[in-house]
Amino acid sequence: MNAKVETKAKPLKQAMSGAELFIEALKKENVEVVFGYPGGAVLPLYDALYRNPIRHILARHEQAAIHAAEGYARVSGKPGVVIATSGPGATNLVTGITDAMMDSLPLVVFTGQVATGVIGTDAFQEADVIGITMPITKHNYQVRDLNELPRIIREAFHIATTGRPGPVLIDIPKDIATTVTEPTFVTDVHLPGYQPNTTPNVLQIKKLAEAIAQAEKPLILAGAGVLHGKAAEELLAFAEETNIPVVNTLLGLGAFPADHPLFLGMGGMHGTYTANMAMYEADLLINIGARFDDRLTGNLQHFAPNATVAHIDIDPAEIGKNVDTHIPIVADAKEALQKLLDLELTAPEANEWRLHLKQSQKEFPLWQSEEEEGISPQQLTKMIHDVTSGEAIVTTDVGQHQMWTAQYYGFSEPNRWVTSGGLGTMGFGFPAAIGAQIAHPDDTVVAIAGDAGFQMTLQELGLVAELKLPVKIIIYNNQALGMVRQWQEKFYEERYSQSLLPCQPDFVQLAGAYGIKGYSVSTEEEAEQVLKEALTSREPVLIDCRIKRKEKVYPMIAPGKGLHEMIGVRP
Ligand SMILES: Cc1ncc(C[n+]2csc(CCOP(=O)(O)OP(=O)(O)O)c2C)c(N)n1
Ligand SMILES: [Mg+2]
Repeated sequence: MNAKVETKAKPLKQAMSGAELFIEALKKENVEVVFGYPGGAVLPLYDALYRNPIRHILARHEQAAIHAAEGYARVSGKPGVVIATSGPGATNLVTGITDAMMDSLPLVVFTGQVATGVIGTDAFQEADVIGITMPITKHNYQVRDLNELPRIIREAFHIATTGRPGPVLIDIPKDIATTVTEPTFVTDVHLPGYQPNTTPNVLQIKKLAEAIAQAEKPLILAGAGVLHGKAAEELLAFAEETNIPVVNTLLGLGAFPADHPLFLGMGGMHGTYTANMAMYEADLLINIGARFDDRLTGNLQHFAPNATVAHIDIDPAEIGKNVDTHIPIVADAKEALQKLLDLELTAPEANEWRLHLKQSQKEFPLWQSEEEEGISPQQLTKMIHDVTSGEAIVTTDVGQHQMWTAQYYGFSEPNRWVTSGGLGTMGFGFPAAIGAQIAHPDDTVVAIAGDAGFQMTLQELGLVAELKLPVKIIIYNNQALGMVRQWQEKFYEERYSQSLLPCQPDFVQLAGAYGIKGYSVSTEEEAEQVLKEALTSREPVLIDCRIKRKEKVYPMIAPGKGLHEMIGVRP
């Protein structure tokens, strides 16, 4: 009898250039879309893209390409992929990389580099991208040997999307992209020094359960970690089971339904009075995936002074960084909440506390001034909410309009809210809306922009027009760097140094120049009518809304003050 000889066929290796390998590796990572801008050092990569197309979105500026990738990542949960050329292409990405780092957004950023032989010689369009981005990336690589590229790309996607998400950069010298090799693609990642812990310590979970049972004034603070951990459902179940009120951070909005009876609103500098007083008075503060940013805490001396602090965070570096923590739990938000829900939790006796907070919400609601002609930005935000049934994806720039949107839109679903929180990047909102619309082509995406911030990235009207993306741009036009003006009015005796913008383009004509329909509205009646028409259309639209020029964002914790010292609180 002849023994059957099993021959294991070796996978056929195929010779390919670095650029082709790059495309193959992206395909293996299931990348559907990349945002970028070509140039000399990435010509080989773009040539490979031409021959082997993955969808490429050509922004009009690299900063917009990366903000679009951030918007895409924020609403889709998938990593945003960016390509830029060496030198100025790469340095134009710096703001976006920093923004993604601050707000924990998963990005994989490819930059071209001058050829290996001339690195360090001040070659044409050479910039030390590794040096520049070292502190603003979760990790960065410069490829020196083409055979390393498959491993590096696999690791980059792994690092960007696991643990606390963040941006990872890969710098590819031009000659590496043109060298030919027979690559071995890898699927496993071997990174002994990078092992993010997702599973909570059981004893700590029990400790938290005990603290919950004993608390009289318990409070949940839910941050963006709940969204990144896809834990909104578990958060709702946890809050309802324990009947504990919830405060959201700016970036955590949407992690808990805004219309829920346990919701106290956003905390922090422009949070609600009740949310901030709840943090001030709480005896147990359960932070889930928030980083105790200074805009949230106010003066740390007065932050949750009476509370036992529990902090669930996937990033151990966040625990105890700003606020002393009694129950540290290093874990993924979803896993930690599931473990808590697995226990038979004893809900705290906190009736009095809840009643007190309800009373406070009634007594100190958000309010707006009745002075001045023009559209009330707060009413405008509510109108946008109503016309979109509260279901739009909403992006903002940075400033007053951002805070009004956070206060008044009322997000009830996760991942519909896209804003630049940590870095506070003007120019973010419009390109981020483009990325969000690309991720969700059928959804209504509204970019709420300041008249100043919009002018930082408005060149992307060209991209919107080209792709016929139905993004709705709503400019809250107060002819000012409104938030700067507000601080100058309050804290610099009305010396409006460089914060007024009397000379503006005609935004409607500007949109028209790109073939985009524009409207200008100056009364609430006009605004309502136009919103109804424009927000339901399947076309890009720009609406220039003339809002009250002097309206301010209230209430507010002034710089250096504590949670309990809010100004602009009105019964
Ligand atoms: C890139 C950048 N530069 C400067 C600032 C400082 N800054 C914060 S808000 C603001 C004013 C923004 O004006 P606008 O976009 O019209 O929004 P508004 O506050 O009027 O709603 C400025 C200049 C910033 N956040 N980002
Ligand atoms: Mg403005």
